[in-house]
Amino acid sequence: MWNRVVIVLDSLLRCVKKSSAQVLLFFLVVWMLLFVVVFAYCSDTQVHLIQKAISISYPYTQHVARASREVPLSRFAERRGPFQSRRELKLSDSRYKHLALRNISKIRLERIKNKMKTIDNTWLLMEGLWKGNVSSNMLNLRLQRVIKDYVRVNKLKVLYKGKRNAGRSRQELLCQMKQQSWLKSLDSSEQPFASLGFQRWFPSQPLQKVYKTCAVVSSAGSILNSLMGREIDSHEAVLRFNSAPSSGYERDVGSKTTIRIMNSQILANPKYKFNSSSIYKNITMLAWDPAPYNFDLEKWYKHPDYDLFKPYIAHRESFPEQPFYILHPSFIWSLWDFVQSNTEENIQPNPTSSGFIGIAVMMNLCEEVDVYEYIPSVRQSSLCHYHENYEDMACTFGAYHPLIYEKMLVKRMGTAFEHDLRNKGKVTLPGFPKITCPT
Ligand code: NCC
Repeated sequence: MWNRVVIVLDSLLRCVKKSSAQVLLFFLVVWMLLFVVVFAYCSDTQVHLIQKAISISYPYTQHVARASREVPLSRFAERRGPFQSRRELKLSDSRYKHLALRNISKIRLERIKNKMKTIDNTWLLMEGLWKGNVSSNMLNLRLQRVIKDYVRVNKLKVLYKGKRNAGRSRQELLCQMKQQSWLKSLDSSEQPFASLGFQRWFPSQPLQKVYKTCAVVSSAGSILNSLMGREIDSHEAVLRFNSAPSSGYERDVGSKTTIRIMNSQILANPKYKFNSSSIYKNITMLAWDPAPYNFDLEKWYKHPDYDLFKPYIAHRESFPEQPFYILHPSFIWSLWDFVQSNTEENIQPNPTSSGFIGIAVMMNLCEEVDVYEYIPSVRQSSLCHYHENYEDMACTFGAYHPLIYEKMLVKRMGTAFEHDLRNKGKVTLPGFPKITCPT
């Protein structure tokens, strides 16, 4: 009997041992499986995070990211089954992570380089302008793209058939400008203005007074802290642009205004208070609007860029004594032709800026013209205007207007002491009355 009990107990004990060993084995297997699954999941998440980090980068750096992402990631994806060989998974994964991490630091580096590039670009452009030699390659990628788009769209149907010669001397440039850019404003001898009775509104006398010394004051933000006010006011005539005020900024831009050039937005958009603001009173005013390149006046009159004709008539009726002219599109486009004919690259097919138009007007009317902060000084920043808190490099280097090319030519036609150019942003041009050219 005792023997029997011992045998039963022994078999019972074996059975318990076996089942606990089985339970133990079962838990061990489950634990290993869990470990493999968790490990695979974590590795994958990390790869995805790294991938994400790479894809949030500048287009320039995307090549680096894409190249490294495509090869190892697709290989990794192929191998992603429920239970891959752990060795294989670990190897490819860690190699991928290593590559990806290396790319992240590459991306950081590229970002820093890109930032530096924008800063360097500005200096490169300024150096180029100070030397009278610039190209659109010096602009940042955004502005380069904008220029290409304007050239592609060519809204004003510019068809330039003239020659291009980027190598004209200073004297040749001055003579070319004098010959082809005589100041011209609309008069009632042309249609549709003749039949619309514009002789009532156009001034009877053309603009022809000659001033001895003139100042052109750009609206650039970088004129702030220039302390040029007194020097600017010492000129016989001072020209300003659009809605740029002098009140409150006298120390830097002066207080005298003789002529104001305004694009059609100023007349058409009520926000500029063209009818009521004192900045448009007791001065000579010139307005312009981008007409088609063939300056079909009838078409332009019906569809100006901004309707300047109605406010012009209203203003002439209210203030008939105030000299107020509309610049002829042929004058505006003669300036564009001048810039394109002296530039090898395709410049924006849009009129030159009010700045260049104003300089040309003053060269017609003055013996000598000092231009302030049109060519940027060392104070250059992204601040667009001295009177507005708005930043955009395009204001200085151009998006719609071919500003870098105009500025380059002004530098090449002008004279400037190195110090005045860099520190005052000042260039001096001879007026047409003082330019003698071979006949
Ligand atoms: O900015 P804007 O010009 O009024 O400036 C007058 C002239 O100063 C020179 N400038 C300005 C800013 C800067 N940072 N650097 C510069 O050299 C330029 O020569 C510029 O022509 C224009 O030419 O008429 C322009 O007008 C403005 C805008 O219509 C007016 O300021 C009214 O708001 C244009 N801006 C927009 O249309 C948004 C600008 O492109 C050109």
